[in-house]
Amino acid sequence: MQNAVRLILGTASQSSWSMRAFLCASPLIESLTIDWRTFDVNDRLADASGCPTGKVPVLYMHDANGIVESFAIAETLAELGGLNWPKSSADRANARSLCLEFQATSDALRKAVPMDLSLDAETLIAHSDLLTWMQRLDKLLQQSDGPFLYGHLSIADAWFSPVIARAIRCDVLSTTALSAYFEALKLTQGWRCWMGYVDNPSPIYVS
Ligand SMILES: N[C@@H](CCC(=O)N[C@@H](CS)C(=O)NCC(=O)O)C(=O)O
Repeated sequence: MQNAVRLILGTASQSSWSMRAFLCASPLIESLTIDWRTFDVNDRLADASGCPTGKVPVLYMHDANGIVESFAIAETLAELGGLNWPKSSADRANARSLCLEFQATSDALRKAVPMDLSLDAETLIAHSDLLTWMQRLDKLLQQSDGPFLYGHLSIADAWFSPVIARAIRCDVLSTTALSAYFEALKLTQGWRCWMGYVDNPSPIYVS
């Protein structure tokens, strides 16, 4: 029987939006089917069938139409039992604002520092936007009860995980709070599972 939740995702080492969707879905891993598509930051998607906008990620549930845009996917997965927003309404508002701000303003950063998890650490020069985001995350972490951005693991952490993965390559996790955050992310089921897909890039289905 087809699993209830199907995600179309791009190559794990290359697709930062796919990583976000997967981390949001990770609590649902037992009922998740992943349909992997080859994605290269230069070559784009090799096969965009089933992707209404020609991009990944795409979420399918039951026989519904494909859900596109990572923010909508995150919200929908949260309703199904995936990662959720922070608990307090002030934190929720702040987290949504931060995530959408990143999405709306990250083009230059994404071009300058592509997320290529197959490369060794410390191989790229940091972009100024990356440094600015690291300063903002550092401040947030210092105000947080920890270990995550808003205390417990939330959609905001899924959103900024690929940014942290870029920061590692630029050697800019220089503060105690950011280093501790990276260590906490590495212990999560979602991060560990995603890095497994990076090391073994040809999984067909995961259930
Ligand atoms: N705004 C979209 C962005 C998705 C996106 O850009 N995905 C990339 C992979 S990380 C992609 O599929 N690119 C294919 C293309 O642009 O041809 C979202 O939030 O999901």
